Amino acid sequence: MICVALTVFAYMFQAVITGIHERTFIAIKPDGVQRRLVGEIIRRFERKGFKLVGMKLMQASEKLLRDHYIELKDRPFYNGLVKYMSSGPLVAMVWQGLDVVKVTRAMLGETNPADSAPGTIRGDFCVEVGRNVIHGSDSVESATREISLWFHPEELTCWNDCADNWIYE
Ligand code: IDP
Ligand code: MG
Repeated sequence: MICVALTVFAYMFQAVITGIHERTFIAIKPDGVQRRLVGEIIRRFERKGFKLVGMKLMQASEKLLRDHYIELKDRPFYNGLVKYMSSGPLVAMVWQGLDVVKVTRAMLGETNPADSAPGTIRGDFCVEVGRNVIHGSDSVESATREISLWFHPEELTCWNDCADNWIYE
């Protein structure tokens, strides 16, 4: 019930929610899907203890991707980035948990796979910045914006996690 109220509140007021209800937007990019990394990537977030509250396989429109990456619109790679991201299906997800934005960014690794430590997703599964298999929101504020861009409120599911008491004290 609290979770449903928070979801509606976050959508209506673009409110930033932290603590164990913090959420982030994660996308397995088209190269991650083509390279059969979907299961491996989801497994990492699940085993960490985060909660999956939204997920869909979709081919995103160029318009959605231009909005999503609006901050990069003046960068020379912007058009190529939009083309790559719209070139095939991706898996859009919302994950929830304590410090989920910061922790999932650490699990992703650096933007450039060459700078990403082994053990991170980008450090383990890719070599070039333009094919870096996964997106993750970089702040709680951008997570709020991205979740409302990619998901309708009713596409997010609030569910009772029976492992909560073993993940949080
Ligand atoms: P992030 O994904 O780690 O947050 P951003 O700087 O937000 O990194 O860039 C968004 C995406 O744009 C990157 O994940 C990558 O796919 C692409 N990108 C960033 N820099 C370059 C570049 O120099 N060449 C090609 N693509 C790039
Ligand atoms: Mg970014």
